[in-house]
Amino acid sequence: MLSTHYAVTGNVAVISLDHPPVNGLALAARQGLLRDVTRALESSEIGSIVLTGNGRIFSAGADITEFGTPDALAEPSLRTLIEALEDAPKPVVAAIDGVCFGGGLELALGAHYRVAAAAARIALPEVKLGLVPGAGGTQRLPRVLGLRAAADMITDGAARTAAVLAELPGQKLLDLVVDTDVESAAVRFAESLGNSVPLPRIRDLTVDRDEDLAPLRATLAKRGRGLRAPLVALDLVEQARGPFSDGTSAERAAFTQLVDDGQSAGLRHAFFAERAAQNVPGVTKDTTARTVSKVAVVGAGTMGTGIAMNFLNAGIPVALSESSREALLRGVATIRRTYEAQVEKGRLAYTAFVDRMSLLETSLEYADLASCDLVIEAVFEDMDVKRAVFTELDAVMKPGAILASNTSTLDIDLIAEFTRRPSDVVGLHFFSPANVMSLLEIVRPKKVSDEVLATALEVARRIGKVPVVAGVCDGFIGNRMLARYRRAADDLLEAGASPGQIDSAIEQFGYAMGPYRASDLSGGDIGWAVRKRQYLENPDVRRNEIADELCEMGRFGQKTGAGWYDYEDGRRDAVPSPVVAELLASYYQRNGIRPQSYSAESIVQRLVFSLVDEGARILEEGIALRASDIDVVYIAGYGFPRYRGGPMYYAETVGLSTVEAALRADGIEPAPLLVELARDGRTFD
Ligand code: T1G
Repeated sequence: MLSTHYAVTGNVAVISLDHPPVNGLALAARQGLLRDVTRALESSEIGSIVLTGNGRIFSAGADITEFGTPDALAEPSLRTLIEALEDAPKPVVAAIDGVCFGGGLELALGAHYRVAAAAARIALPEVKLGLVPGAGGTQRLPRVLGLRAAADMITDGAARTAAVLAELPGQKLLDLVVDTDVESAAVRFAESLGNSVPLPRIRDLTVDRDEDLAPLRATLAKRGRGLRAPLVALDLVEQARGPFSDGTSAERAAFTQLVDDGQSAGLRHAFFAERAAQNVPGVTKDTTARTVSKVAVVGAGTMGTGIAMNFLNAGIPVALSESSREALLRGVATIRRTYEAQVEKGRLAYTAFVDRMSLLETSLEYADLASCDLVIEAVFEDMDVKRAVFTELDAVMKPGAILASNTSTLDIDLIAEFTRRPSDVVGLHFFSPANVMSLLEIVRPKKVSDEVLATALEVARRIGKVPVVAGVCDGFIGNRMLARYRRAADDLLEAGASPGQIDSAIEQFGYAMGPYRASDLSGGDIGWAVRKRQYLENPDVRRNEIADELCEMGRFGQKTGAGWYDYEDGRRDAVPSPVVAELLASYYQRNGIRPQSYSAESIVQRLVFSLVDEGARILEEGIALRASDIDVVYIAGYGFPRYRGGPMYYAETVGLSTVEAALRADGIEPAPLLVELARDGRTFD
């Protein structure tokens, strides 16, 4: 069954893509399209063609699941299809609605005209998969949008609405943008064309004004952190200045090279891993999520206000609650200031700012929260405080309301027992800044109902978070592995490596920031407070002498102008510190340590393999449902380079036996699961 529908309105053939779930341009879809276009061209009753999707989606582009299979290369290829449209002797109008991404947009660029719904989202997101557009996009888009606008769109891969693109000066991408039904608008547009010839073909256009792309190249080189596709894409856009056929040949060669590149494989793994993470045992298509139309947030500190903004941004009313008026006013001011800054930078429309603030209520009384469908507690990380809050909430919240804790370390099973409704209690662990970081760990207490879990997953999708379900243990998935990662770094520090060597090694690997620069950013005093509490609770726990000494000197990081690094004149550049070098030297001398030197590779191995080993333990304990969930946590919440696929995927590309051997060489007994899989030559999932 080929995935297109053919209908006729007057003398217009309307060809609709219908290839669930997202009108991916798999072979069946391409065959159906070519069959129907040929049929329309051969019919004497047909004067023009409208190409459309099925309403929600025009097309998400190439079918990624086809990559690496014979179908991906089978004719008709996408290029063949696009040329068939462009060379058609009858007008072809693309009617763009919903999502028009990647090969879907390239298909639409083969049409002679494009009519779009104002809200349609249009993108060439290939770089997010480590690719470049492979069916003419790098050559056609600059010809209708101009070099710079096309380069921005192709190198960031982000979606723009048709309304925004239609405003670009001199754009020839969209011939008509409507707020009405786009298919009928396109049919009327096609009928109005009559026999207008010659039909406009984008490949006959030239780039009408030269623009300097050097600043964009500099930005990409600085931010890329090793990802190759954006710079390759930029080179191809530069070639759009020249002959079309040269550009498309270069594009084909670049695409073929990148699709076999490990970076694309890692990015495709990450793409599917994020979707797989939403498959949770007990939660099926028949599990009814509860309606969440109003949310309460208890605690208006950094986390509480960040959490609240997620919901305001999604148009969901929020009741923000605090124990004192001063704290509440501070929280509201934080939210207001955050939005005002976004308006000033042109990243938020003023009307959106007003709308969002109008959805925010404040309260000093728990009773005011009773009508909310979900309440998220974001108060001080202390079990006595949680007990007090959840006892109060349990007393006031309406039946069926979901009680969530944002705790990052405390036992959510215990917190659920503070209420008479443990099946309605769940952990929603946001990551700071909560309105920015995409990861949401949904922590699954023993007694939580499948319905509440389904609701948590639905809420995550609505607020644009990447959800991962975690079992209950100290640190859940992310922070538990982070503790191992930090311990591995501190072990290297105590044996002779400097903060700068460790940070630059892992940043070369692709992390945005190494552990010591990150600690200086967030503040070393936070970890110090946790360690001091741990030393009190467990005098035998291993101390972190160097970090403690640094904090005793008041060197908390950027907030104090000095930490692991010096920060001159309040600037954020981390400068290696002679004070820290001296502190390390006296530590080595005091402990009779002959400082060892470490290669960047050995530093990366030590840090990353510590993550993998802890991830294997988390997997065998059932805290994570699958290894790819752990990858999602580390990419979305901890800055692991996405093009390496996440720690568990990366370990498989290196080879689990290599990981095992390296751990043993560092004196670490690897997780039993890791040993077993390495022995059997198997992978995690
Ligand atoms: N191919 C195959 N499956 C896809 C897919 C794709 N392009 N896009 C989504 N899916 C699956 C996804 O795995 C999930 O499956 C289901 O569809 C719903 O997805 C030649 C070479 C379109 C905005 O990168 O951005 O074109 O989990 O949960 O939130 O130059 O999917 O249900 O089994 O994300 O409504 C370029 C990627 C391809 C688009 C919809 N295109 N997709 O979001 O649903 S390369 C992309 C998305 C290319 C050309 C090149 C989003 C979406 P399952 P979902 P959604």
